[in-house]
Amino acid sequence: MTTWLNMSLQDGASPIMEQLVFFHDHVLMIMLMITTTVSYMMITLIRNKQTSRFMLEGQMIETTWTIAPAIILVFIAMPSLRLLYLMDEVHNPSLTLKAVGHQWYWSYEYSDFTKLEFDSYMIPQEEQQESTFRLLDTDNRIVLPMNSPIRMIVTAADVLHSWTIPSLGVKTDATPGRLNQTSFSISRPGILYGQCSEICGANHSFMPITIESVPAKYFINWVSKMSE
Ligand SMILES: [Cu+2]
Repeated sequence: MTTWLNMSLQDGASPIMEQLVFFHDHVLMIMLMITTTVSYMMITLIRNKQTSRFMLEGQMIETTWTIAPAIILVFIAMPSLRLLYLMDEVHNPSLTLKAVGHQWYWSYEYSDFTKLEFDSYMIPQEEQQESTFRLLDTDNRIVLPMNSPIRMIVTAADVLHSWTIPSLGVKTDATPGRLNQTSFSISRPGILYGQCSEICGANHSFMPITIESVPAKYFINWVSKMSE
């Protein structure tokens, strides 16, 4: 989760998010390069008199500053497309979780098991404990096994919502009457937080998402306890 003074992206908790962070840094480096060059040119323009008796045209520099940005754009587009298709891939999921957005809570269905479904409401401020995060913790956390490919099915029951976990690099629109699919695998145990990312009404800010990432055997224990 984001903590104080964390200005950039959250640490990646899935391979895809790690790649997204690398891509972000890559683009930032290119932007730094461009900003430096452009600032240098602007300062030079201010400091020069810009008069020459002989210079009428500069074919060479014009060709260069037309082609160079095109090449730079290719260096951004290629890794960007690679990531786009990587994120779209669903590799043989070992578990399917269905999230349904409601005004204003999420409900979850583990379709691989019988009768494993629950609602997940934000813990209200009055019921907070020392260990809960304000506006971020829920009464029922999603429990998922780490290091296993998980398929997410996202939909909504009333209006548009968006199921989001920043540290997994996942953001999927929840649309009534439509199933959206995404997938991820969580690299380490821990608790991951997210919030609805579609302005969905008065309590839009109060329908957080909490994932408890645990080793597979703990997950199986949890499933057997829940379906008792
Ligand atoms: Cu919402």
